Amino acid sequence: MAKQSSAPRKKTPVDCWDPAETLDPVLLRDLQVERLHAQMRRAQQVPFYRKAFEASGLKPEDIWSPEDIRHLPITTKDDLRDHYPLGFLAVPRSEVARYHGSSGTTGKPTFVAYTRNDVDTWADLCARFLYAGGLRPEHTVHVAFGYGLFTGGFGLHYGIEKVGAAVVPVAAGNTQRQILLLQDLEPEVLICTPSYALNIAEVCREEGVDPHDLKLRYGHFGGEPWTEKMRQQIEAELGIEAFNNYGLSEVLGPGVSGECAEHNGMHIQEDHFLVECVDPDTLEPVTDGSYGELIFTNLTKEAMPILRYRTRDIAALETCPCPCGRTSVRMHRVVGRTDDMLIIRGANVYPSQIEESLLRVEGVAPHYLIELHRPGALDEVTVKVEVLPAFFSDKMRLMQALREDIQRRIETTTGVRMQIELVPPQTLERSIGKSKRVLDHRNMA
Ligand code: DLL
Repeated sequence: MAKQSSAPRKKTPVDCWDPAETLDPVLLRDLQVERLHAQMRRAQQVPFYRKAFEASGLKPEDIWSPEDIRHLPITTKDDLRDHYPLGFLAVPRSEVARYHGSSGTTGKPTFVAYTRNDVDTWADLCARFLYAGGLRPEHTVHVAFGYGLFTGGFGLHYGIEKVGAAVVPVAAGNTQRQILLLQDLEPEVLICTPSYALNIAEVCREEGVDPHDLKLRYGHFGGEPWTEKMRQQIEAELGIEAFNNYGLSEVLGPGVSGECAEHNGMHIQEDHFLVECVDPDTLEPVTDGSYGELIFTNLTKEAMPILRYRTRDIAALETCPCPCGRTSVRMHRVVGRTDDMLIIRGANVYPSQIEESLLRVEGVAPHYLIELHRPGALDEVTVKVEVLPAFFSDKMRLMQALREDIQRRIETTTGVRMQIELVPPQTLERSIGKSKRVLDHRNMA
């Protein structure tokens, strides 16, 4: 039987998956308000929101514009934990088609639920950014995201099927085998975390495979922060065009936003999400183009209608038109999270600033680990940096110059002087999913 996507693609003047991506901004606002009313009605089924609406006397009719969202209650990860496991469910269990969850760094996971419609919408939203990033029905896609409670594997999988392409659901891990499949099934598209893409490129070379000999043309990467410099490295190492996509399980999973071929920010699927960018301390909106914490409201999710979810992700919004013709607001790449911002001797530092600085230095591999200690009253930071094999040397003078170069660049960007420890090639742990870049030993005191 011929491959078929579950819905035929509608023709649009702009080459995109869904005409909704080019909606006139006035019509978009009307649609958002209409959908927000419906979402508030669904949220009434959740005791947490019902109580908040009763306390404030707020009704759907009081919402006139997307900006009125600010009258609605905020939801945090702690609220989800406090109502573990399924206190935010707005439909009977019999209507749930899928559960996912995030592992969480402490204790229990948080669960999210989807109705059949939710799963279908999710697939469609993933199809949008995949199509924007070059995916076509004739392609084969290698998915190296974990399949399981993590939303990465399944979300992307159904998006690819929606477009009508073929999926190789390899899942994460066993990198040698991944390379065999990349060689033998000749996929044009690779999907995983950006750190795992680099890991794959590295293992390819170790196995004597030149990644440029693979048939890969595009990569869709997300699930963790990465820098522009890292994109350049992935593109150079794998000989592909790399696209960024963003999402989080609490509001959907992947499919919240993704890049088009202009690579000038990720288009937020605004007909399904209302986005706010706020000062994390005051929760007041920041000006356009300024960095702040993103808050998302999913406008169409039936099973768990989460309102105003505080993501902790720091990014900026861009409203100027994109040459691609899509009309939605775009988000810059995430520069960090309010909870991974390191306060080092009073200065605010994001791991991404350190990554950006050290990847500018020739001879440095994109593998590093930031370790924080507080032996006395003062914080001490050591950045372990892996040196590329061709640059690793037993000549003290060369290594000292490299170390000083890295130290100077990081200090210029962050204002903090950090100890740099150069480590031999292949010594830092590689990630197969989301990478861990920071070890904060200060909390253990
Ligand atoms: O990571 C969903 C996802 C899977 C997105 C695959 C894209 C691709 P969670 O496990 O709930 O969901 O983690 C969400 O990951 O709040 C961000 O901090 C981070 N994150 C996700 N995508 C990006 C990205 C998935 N492109 C958390 N850039 C989010 C930076 C990202 N951070």
